[in-house]
This record gives sequence, structure tokens and C-alpha cells, in this order.
Amino acid sequence: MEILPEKAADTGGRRRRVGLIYDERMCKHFCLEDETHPEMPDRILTIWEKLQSALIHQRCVVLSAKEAEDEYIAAVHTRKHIDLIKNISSRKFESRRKKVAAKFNSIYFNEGSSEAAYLAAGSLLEVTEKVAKGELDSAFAIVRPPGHHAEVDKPMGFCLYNNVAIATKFLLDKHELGINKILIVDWDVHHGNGTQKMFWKDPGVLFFSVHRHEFGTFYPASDDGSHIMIGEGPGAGYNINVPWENGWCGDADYLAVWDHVLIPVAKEFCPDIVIISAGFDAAVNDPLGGCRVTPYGYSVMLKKLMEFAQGKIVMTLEGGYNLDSLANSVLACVEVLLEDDPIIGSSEAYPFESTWRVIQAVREELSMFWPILKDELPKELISRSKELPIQILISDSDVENDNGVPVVLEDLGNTVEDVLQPFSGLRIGGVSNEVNTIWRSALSKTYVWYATYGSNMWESRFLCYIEGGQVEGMRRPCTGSLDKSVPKEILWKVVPHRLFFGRDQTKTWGPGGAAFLSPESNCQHKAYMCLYRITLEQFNDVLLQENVSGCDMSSPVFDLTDLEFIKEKNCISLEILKNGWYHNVVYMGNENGIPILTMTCTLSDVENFKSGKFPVCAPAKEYANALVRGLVGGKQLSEEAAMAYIQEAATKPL
Ligand code: X5A
Ligand code: ZN
Repeated sequence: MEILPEKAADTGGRRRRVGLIYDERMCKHFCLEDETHPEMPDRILTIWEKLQSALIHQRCVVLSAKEAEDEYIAAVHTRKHIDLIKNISSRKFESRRKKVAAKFNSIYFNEGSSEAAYLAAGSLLEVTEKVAKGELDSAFAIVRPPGHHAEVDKPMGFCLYNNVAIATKFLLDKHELGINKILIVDWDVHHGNGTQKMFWKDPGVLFFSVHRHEFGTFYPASDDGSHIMIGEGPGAGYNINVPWENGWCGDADYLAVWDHVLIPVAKEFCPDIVIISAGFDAAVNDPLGGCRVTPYGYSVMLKKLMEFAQGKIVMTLEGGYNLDSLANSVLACVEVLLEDDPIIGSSEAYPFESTWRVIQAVREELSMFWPILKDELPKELISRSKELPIQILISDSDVENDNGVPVVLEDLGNTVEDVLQPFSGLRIGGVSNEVNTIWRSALSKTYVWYATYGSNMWESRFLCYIEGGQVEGMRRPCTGSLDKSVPKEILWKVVPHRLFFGRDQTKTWGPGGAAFLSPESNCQHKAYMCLYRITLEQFNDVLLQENVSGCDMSSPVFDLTDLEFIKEKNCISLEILKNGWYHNVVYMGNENGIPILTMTCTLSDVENFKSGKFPVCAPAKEYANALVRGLVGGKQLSEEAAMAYIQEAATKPL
């Protein structure tokens, strides 16, 4: 049975005609010097194979690729640029190719580059024209090289011709098509600098880009992607940038932007067609993007756009460098283009606090041009953001409601983490992403034992800090670590430290005390510890999650120098974070030559717990259960003995 949505693309009861275009000649463009270059031929090949095995091609209109005519390219690129791309693959360029490429930013050329560039642009033109004419309802161009970084007079960022700009200009210039207003949605993780510049003053093109920006340090590392770049002259207000302050953004962050920026503006703009610069490098596990959008997330983003222009949507591939993630995301999108059914499924997640800040800044910047953005966002959305699980449930009515997604409020009151922004200092001067990559790769080679004594003794719970997610009893999901590899080894130890329970509520577990380990050793006590062998990079990500919810890490909190320091002094603790409850890293000797580290409160915090300045409080059932599961699962204690162990720690005076 087929259910037709009422508003979306009225296909009059017939199947949607979805165009697909792919040509293996676009695989002949590759990097000779480095066959592992992320912008590799396998990207489109893998997508194509995925669609074939899902029998998608049989449900689509498969078209043959075409080379673009110079006339259309010349409408957006200079003659000089066209001559370069046209000739770069010829014999006479062979010896100079590498040198020419080196003059540009992130560009390679080979014998296949020209043809691929012409096919990418031409194929998008082909499907765009058919969608505009109504011969197709929508289309997906599976093409490479990508286009959105290419500027009027130069290739850039793996892009040779700006495919989307060429197709957009073609539509505008061909008046008989009756296309006067074009919405370009650029959801590639990088800013679409080229496309932005080409329609900077054009009110006929609403260019929207959401991207990692990190205060101008993320590729292409300029201020062009800032939210204050709104267009100029008649085009003022028709350029919208949503610049992420940090990586790790996921479905919740993107959908919050959809609901509170893109969709309300698009309704007002009322486009005649929508072109999506569909990069999938914000997808989960992408090696360049560092974000975490799922195929489900992409399908919801797309579904929400299908409400416009009677579903006339043209999608074209930009970035996306994890082959599995890429293929799965494209498949999810093509299924949305084909399906008349509403999307089923839901996910629960939290937008970052920074996401609301960015959304608010964008809304303020553009409210002059789009009055709908003048309304203040519901206060609880902003101020309580970290406790606010956003339920992403998709129905047609969601789109109507600018108050957005249904929300579930959790009233836990403010805790220290809410008030403080422990890492804002690290961002001063905008530490670049390169720096981030450098420290990560350095720390990924050093292993430590992360010694746990609380709920993290339960392996599945600890894995949430590595892989992301949430287990029974937890009230919110963890963001996970950037490196998701599971611990290399697990072992148990009993240590002469005092275990106790302090605070009276946490955001993860709700009411009740959480476990702490007194940093000083005392032979009268014994505490069970589960040790996980992880990298120092992962340890940093865990440290951050234990102390604040999802945060940008421009530099490590606990680095190799800290490790050397703490090892040399032997069994001292290092208060490495100003705030947070587990900000004290304690060195507990080593095991097989690998240092054992735990995190807990400071000695002065313990004094405050003793004096009653900080509350001591027994753990709630769910939290205690997590510890029991850990101790029992780790074969340390029976269930009864584990319960007694916790009971004693919770009741014995400090
Ligand atoms: C299309 C695209 C990324 C360029 C990154 C260069 N380009 N470091 O995703
Ligand atoms: Zn990209």
C-alpha cells in the first residue's frame, strides 16, 4: 500500500520519477601521488554499487552522463579557468601538471581530470534541466570531482568546476523554464565558499550553508563562512551561513538548524526549485568532517526540504569520505526521493549548547530580512539546552511549528557544569583544526590504563564514552570519543583508596550521589577498580565527557607532558581542569609498563564533602545497579557482595 502525503509533491498517484546519473569515466580522475587521497574514485563507485544492490536503480530513471558545454560553464567561470581545466589533462600539460596543481589549494590533476570535471558539471546540468521541466520529479547526480569550493577563477578544495553554480546559473538564464527563485542548501561539512561568492548579490538565489567553522579555522579557513556574511546589495539577506563552533555535530544539531533557521526562511522564500550541495562529510565516521550525522538524519533533513517547490529537488554529490557512511547516506536520501511514505523512526539526542548560540546569532543577523526569525526562541530551549533531550519525531506537522520538535523537560536544577564554561579559554585566538589533528595523532600512540571505580566499571556503560550512546538507567546519551576503537585490554585491581558517594544529583543519572575515590591512599580502605587500556587521546575525550557535556577540544586537557610530570612525581594528582567534578587526574602506578590513571575530585573537594559543604548522598537505584553490573560482570563480586560493598561505601562516615 502506498500512502501519499498531502502536501508534498503531488504526483497524482503515480510513482515519483527520480533521476539518477553516474558514469565510471568520472573515476578516471584520481591522485597519482597518493592513492589514499580522500577524494578518490571509489567514492562514487561504492555509492553506485550500493544503489544497485538495493535495486534502487530499477526504481529510478537512469540517465547517461553528458559533458557540460563551455557556454554554460562560462556563465560562472572565467575563460582562463575554463582553459586550464579543459587542457590540464592533455599531453602537453603532462610534465607541468603537478606544478600547476601545487599553485592551488588542495588540488590534484591527472589525465582523467578534464573529462571528469566536464562530466560532473554536465551531468548535473542534465538532471537539473529535466527536473525544472517536470520530466523528472527529483534527481541525484552521483558525480565527482565535487564543486562547491571552486571559485570564479580557480579550482580549490578538490573542486574543479562549481557544478551547482553552473546548474543554478543555467536555470536562471533559461527564462522559459520559469525558474526565478532557487534555494541552494549546502550541507557539506565545509563552507561552500565558491557558490556563496557567485550569487553574493543575487536575490534570485538563496544560498544556505551549514558547516564546521570553528571561528574561521576549519577548512577553507576564512571568515567567508561566518554568519555575518549575508550577501550584499539586492542579495542582502539571501546568503545564510550557519557556522558550527565545534565538531561532533549530529542529527539533533542539524535538525535544530532546519527547524529554527532553514525551514522558516525557505517557506518565506518559496523557491521554484531546490538544489542540494549534498556532501556527506558531516556523516558519522567521516575522516575529514568529525561530525556525526546519520543516514536517518540526512533522510529527515531531505524530507523536510521536499515540502518545497512541489518536491522539485536536485541533489548532487560534494564531499563525503567514509565510503560506508557515504553510500548509506546517499541510499537513505534516494529512498526519500522515491518514497511517498513518511519517514518512520526516531532518535533522541541533544544539540550542543553552542548549537543554540549559533542558531540565535544567525537568526539575529538575518531577522531584518526574514521577519519570522525575529521571534525569540523558547527560553527553555536556550537556557536548559544541556538537559534538554530533543526528540526527533517526524511527521508533516513538525514543519509547521517553529517552536520546533517536541521537547521533554527534565527538571534537575542547575549544577556546576551548567554555569561554567571550562573550555572557553582554550578557544582564544581560534586554535586551528590542524593543531587538533596533531595533538590527537600524537596522543593516539600512547596507551594508558583508565582505572574506573563508579558506573564505568560496567563495560557497556563505559563504552558509551567511547562509542557514544546510552545504557539503561542513563538519562542522556554520551557523545563518545573521536576514536571509537574499543579498549585493547580490561583488567581489575583492588586499591587502598576510599570509595564514597557525593553530590545529590547528576545529569546523567538523575537524583542520587555519584562515586568518588579519595585521591590519597589509605591501607584501611579497599576499592575495586576496572582498568581499560585506551589511548591517551581517548582518555582526553573521556575526561571531557566526565566533566562537561560535549565540547570542542582545540588542545588536549591532559597531554604527554602532564603524563611525564605525574609519573615522575609518582602518585600525585594533577588538577587539570578548573571546573567539573572529576577534574583531578590521579596516577596510580603502572601495569606492564603502562601508567594507570583515574579521575576523581580533589583533596580539597573531599574536605568539603567531609565538612558538609558539598552533599554526601547514597547512590540512587539505577546508578548503584550500574556498579553492581560492573562488579558482577567483571567477576569481582557476587550480586549480594557487590550490593554490600556499595552500601558500606555509602554509609561509612568519611
Ligand atoms: C568538497 C570537499 C574538502 C577539501 C578539504 C581540503 N572538499 N583539506 O569536501
Ligand atoms: Zn566537504
